[in-house]
Amino acid sequence: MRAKETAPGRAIPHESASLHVAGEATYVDDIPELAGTLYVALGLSSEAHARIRSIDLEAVQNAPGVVGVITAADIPGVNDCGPIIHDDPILADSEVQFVGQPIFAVAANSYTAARKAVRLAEIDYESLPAVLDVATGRQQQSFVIPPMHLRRGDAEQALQSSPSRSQGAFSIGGQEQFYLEGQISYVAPKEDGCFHLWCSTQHPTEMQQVVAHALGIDFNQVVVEMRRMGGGFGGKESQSAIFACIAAVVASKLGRPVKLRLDRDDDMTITGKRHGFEFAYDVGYDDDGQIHAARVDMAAQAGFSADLSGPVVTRAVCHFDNAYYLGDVAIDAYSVRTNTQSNTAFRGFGGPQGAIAIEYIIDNIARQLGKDPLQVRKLNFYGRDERNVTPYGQTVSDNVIHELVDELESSSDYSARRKAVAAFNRDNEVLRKGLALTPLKFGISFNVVHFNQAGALVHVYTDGSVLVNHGGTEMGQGLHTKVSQVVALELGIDVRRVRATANDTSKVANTSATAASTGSDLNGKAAQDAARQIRNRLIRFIAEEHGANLADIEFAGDRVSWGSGEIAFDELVVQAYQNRVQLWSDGFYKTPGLSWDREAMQGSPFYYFSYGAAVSEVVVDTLTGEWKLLRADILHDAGNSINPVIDIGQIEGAFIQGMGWLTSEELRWNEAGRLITHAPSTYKIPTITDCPQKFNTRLYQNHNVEDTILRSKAVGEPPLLLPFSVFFAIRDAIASLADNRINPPLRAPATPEAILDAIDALRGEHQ
Ligand code: MTE
Ligand code: LUZ
Ligand code: MOS
Repeated sequence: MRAKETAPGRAIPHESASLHVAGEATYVDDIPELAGTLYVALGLSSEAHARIRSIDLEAVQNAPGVVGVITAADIPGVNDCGPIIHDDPILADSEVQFVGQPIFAVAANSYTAARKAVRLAEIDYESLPAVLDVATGRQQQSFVIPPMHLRRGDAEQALQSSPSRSQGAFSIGGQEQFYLEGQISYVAPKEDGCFHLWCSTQHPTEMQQVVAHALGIDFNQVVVEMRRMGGGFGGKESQSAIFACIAAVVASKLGRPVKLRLDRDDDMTITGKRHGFEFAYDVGYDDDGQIHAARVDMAAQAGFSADLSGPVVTRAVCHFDNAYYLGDVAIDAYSVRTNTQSNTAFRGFGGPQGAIAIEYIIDNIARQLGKDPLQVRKLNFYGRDERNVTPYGQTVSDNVIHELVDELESSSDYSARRKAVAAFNRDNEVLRKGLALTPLKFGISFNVVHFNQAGALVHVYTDGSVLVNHGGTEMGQGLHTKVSQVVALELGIDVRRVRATANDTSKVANTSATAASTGSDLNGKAAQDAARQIRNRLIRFIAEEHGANLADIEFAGDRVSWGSGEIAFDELVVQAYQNRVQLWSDGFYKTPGLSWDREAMQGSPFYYFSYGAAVSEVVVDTLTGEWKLLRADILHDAGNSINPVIDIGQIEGAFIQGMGWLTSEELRWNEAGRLITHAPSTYKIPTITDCPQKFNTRLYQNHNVEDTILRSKAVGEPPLLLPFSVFFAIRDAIASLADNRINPPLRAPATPEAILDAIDALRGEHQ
């Protein structure tokens, strides 16, 4: 392969693809263990809310193989690992706040010994009242952060004067991240009070900081290294912290290397998930279905602490508009404290929850007017030059939703299939088909402005091979592949000469989480900046050494050429080295033009928007509530894609993952507040057999109007909104039982039970 075949825009495989399939890719648990390594198991709260009267750990201490036990009292620094607000104890002290909260940790010579010993603890609790659901917490005004309010115009007045109103409630469940590799931290004590931490985390810098705080040491005493995760999906943005801290405290106390690897049930019992939301809405519209006003009350289940609920709920508020101009708007948003796991980031970060609510409302309006929902959706799309300002004050200046949806509508044969579905439903009583097209618009940037920065280091060695290190982490999304492609393009060399190395806090400092889909936008630019500085030094060298004209010098195909001559890249770097030209560089990037007023909930929090749409067709068995996705057609905007196969993988993966959230993945807690769906036996994620037989995914031909890396667009999270089409296709199938005139009260996830409930309610009303 020549360099031009491996340059950006090229569909090259993931940089670790062959290692993944051969089982040779190193994850934290695969790192050869150091002599004396201890294994940790955690003692968890059995109560949802209680005071701890006493803890008796004598039997634990004396159990076979046990080397040491720690409680909150053993934490030398601060007993907190909260990412923003400091309300996240590492180990519960006098009070427990949910079933599963870690209270103590046992270190033993083997995992089994540690897990057996944990069960011997005697803890005496004094029960306290627990809040286990959003409605109760909302009523009690129990919030982890103050409520948020967004206002545009006079929603009340506009509602009054609207010809029609749609009022009601909608609820959407949470979701377990279900990364294949569970949470894990491995800590080795080093000389002079220092520590090396291998941690499966999206945020090595934060792990460095929380570990240093827990141990009461300086940041420069902790190095965090992260080569790759077996999935993160937001679940390792902040919530790897508690495990990193516990492992570090044990390592510090016992002076031994310590590994803390969670069992799946413990992982699901301890860690937070996607926030479930409850919406109450009142929307005014006219006879065509155009929306004039919206008043919304959204309440998120935050769990026992704040974690990332602030930015998550902010993103939910800023995605309630999805692709639509809503007129006058009033949104009130609550982060409700409950005595459950502290909910956190999950792909889409509140965006999917906010956006599905407006889709539900539009679906209702269409049926109330007897129109195809697609017609009403299109009518409400943001305009090009008018009706183009979001409720939070950002002008939508890169809108392609009209063209994109038109293209998908025709490529998916929407209108013919709409007729075919209607015909099928006329002939079938039990099996019913449904069809839906849903759009998405997703804002790109961290909604905390200062997180939008990144750094990189590029080393060119004298054999012409290149090493790139940057602030992002690899979790399967292909970030290292894309960053390597960017560096290769900048230096005009084959991407196989570029190696991306483990994220390491001692190489690039003060990094942001790899999150908000910004990994390649931020780190790609930072790496390009570093590579460009080296390239510029080489250009100056060629001009001096070979008398070349600066403007004529080109880097391509592993060679550097100028009008009168050329040289192989690896020969050039040897010459440059011998002439004492610096062949490595740092690079930095910050996203321009962002603003956000947290109080007023106004500003331009996003650098740009990504767009997409999907059409799904389902068949539902109306006697059992079972259903199948027959066909999905996706058209998604990744700008000028850096790597089309990786992007299509992201789109299809997000689609199926989001489909699981909306249909089969259901979190349930019992009356005592214990999560009873804490393993794959009771929590149903989608599998390969749930993929539709016809799965047509295409990239929308586009380039970013903003100066992003190679004019690409972020692709990690936005496609999680595409499977709204599956949910609304199911709802469409159900509605056919009442001639599409009544809105089925379908809750999400649309499990078979939820589908049957909706059918029952519909039939009751349809008498
Ligand atoms: N893809 C894989 N394979 N594994 C993951 O854990 N996480 C998603 C998305 N795609 C994830 C993934 C989430 S939540 C985010 S924010 C982005 O990847 C982060 O990576 P990026 O910014 O480099 O796209
Ligand atoms: N904001 C955001 C954030 O939009 N996405 C994120 O993942 C995030 N993480 C932390 C803080 N703010
Ligand atoms: Mo992704 S939820 O921003 O880690």
